[in-house]
Amino acid sequence: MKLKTIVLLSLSVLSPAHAAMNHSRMIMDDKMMIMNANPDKLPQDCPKISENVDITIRAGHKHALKFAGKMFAFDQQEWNVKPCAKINITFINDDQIRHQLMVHGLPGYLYPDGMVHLELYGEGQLQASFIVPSQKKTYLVHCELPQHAEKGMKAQLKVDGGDGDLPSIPGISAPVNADSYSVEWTMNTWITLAICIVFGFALPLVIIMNAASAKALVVSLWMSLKTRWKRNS
Ligand SMILES: [Cu+2]
Repeated sequence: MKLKTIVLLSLSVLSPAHAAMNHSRMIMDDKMMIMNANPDKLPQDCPKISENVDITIRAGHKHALKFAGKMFAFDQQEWNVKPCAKINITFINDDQIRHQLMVHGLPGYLYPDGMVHLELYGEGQLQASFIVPSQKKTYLVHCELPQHAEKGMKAQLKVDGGDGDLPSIPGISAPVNADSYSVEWTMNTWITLAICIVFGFALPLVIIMNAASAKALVVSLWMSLKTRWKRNS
């Protein structure tokens, strides 16, 4: 066996795929990833940490049920913290699919690409902390997987009350592009509508208006059945 193969095999035994990798700004294993967590470095404008805030954020399909037309959501859509707060997030994924919790707009000198990124590849839980600057600002929080934010997994983090609401936050602000549920008026649509009107409105109305005769008909049928049953038994 060649030396290179032996070395590679040895490394695969010593470093199994599920072992967590810890790069300078990223921790990941086969279940999760955390990028740019910052539990101790103060933003330039913060002399000290103002408060420690523990926030549990759940993600999943069931949290979107309260929003018409949405598929995914966090269990809350807004959080408020003081300037220079240290936020300790417990992120729980209630689904069997990947979800992310990304906070955008943070200062680049502390958070590369201005973001903190927590991700779970399926059901599970992880924790990470970061410290916000003193600026009065609203930060975007979302899942960046295709169509997850568009389908409802979007929220906002306000520092010092924030500087306004972001668009398209379910239950908080109006969507930029509202969902459209237009109806195509084909022959089948008209037939379906007619059936719904007959069985949902017209027929019950006729029965109610003729309640006395309907009752007599039912009683007569019942008596007839009863008589036949007695004869046969
Ligand atoms: Cu997601």
